[in-house]
Amino acid sequence: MITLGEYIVKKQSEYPNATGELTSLLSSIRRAAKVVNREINRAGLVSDIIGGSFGRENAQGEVQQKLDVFANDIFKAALEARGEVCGIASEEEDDFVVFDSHTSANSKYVVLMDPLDGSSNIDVNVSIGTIFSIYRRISEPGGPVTLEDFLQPGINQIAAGYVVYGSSTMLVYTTGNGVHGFTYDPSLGSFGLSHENIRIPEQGQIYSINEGNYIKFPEGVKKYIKFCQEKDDDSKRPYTSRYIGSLVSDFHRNMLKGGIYIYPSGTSAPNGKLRLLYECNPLAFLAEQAGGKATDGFRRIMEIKPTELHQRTPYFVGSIRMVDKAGEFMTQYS
Ligand code: AHM
Ligand code: MG
Repeated sequence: MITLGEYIVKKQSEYPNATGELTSLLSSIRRAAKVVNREINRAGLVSDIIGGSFGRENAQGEVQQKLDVFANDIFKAALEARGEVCGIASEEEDDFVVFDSHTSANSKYVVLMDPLDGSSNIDVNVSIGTIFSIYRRISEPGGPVTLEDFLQPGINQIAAGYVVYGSSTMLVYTTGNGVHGFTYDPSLGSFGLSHENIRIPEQGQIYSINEGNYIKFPEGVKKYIKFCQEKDDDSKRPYTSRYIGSLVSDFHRNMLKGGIYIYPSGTSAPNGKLRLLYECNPLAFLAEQAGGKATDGFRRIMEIKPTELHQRTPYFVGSIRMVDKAGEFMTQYS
């Protein structure tokens, strides 16, 4: 079986001008993912040490779990160690973080990440994930790293991916040439290529949304949910409802089986819950690379120009025909 490390090197050799920096950067992410995976697997055993709440809040006022903080520190350290990244922005940090070693300062990449997504699921042994997104910096390498380096639209992404810590741990990524998935073999300590060139079915039978918030949803979303529940033999409705409450896991399942994930605006959360830079853009890049689609109900997610690091956006992602259909309801009723 081809390992992730071998696959990345093989892909790099197809680009004669590649310098190897991106290859090395992806290796840092792979290594950090293994460490986080090990700690997640132990979370139940030593829950008082690494499970549970950390007793402080992150930039959005949410209680940080200990593993959130641990994962953030591990990914940050792994990315700083090799010097291919000049700075990172993370859901768990108030502001972007600049790496100031000589090699880091001269590097041309920034990484944006949600180090541990779905962390409310840690203590109950449900799948969680890491999401990452890589951009070439806008400012000159060697000069100061600026906020503008991080506030880039998703179409500028060089690479993106996620790790899902599930019944198996998988790392799935794209560098703009399809989406490739690797499954971790704990006995070997390596990720093996298991899902090359993943394609999202154009039409699926699964819809994923937190229906507990139904009364707060925009009219277009309410109507779309009813559409999913109505009987229609031609389109195989009613669809199945599946919601884990871990974005990475819900996205991963829908990508393999076909489906739509929606986190819409609500009356108390006008832009929904999910963050454009750490969650929506990377998964939008993966969705599009796999033949799917991601919007805010109206606009293509990856064309939104961010104005702040922790910006939120309504999110519709998954099978292209389902996202288009939901968009029709949004345009008609909202
Ligand atoms: P987090 O980054 O604080 O973990 O929040 C993001 C998570 C997603 O993984 C998940 O899809 C969503 O929040 C669930 O939210 P809700 O409980 O409101 O349905
Ligand atoms: Mg998150």
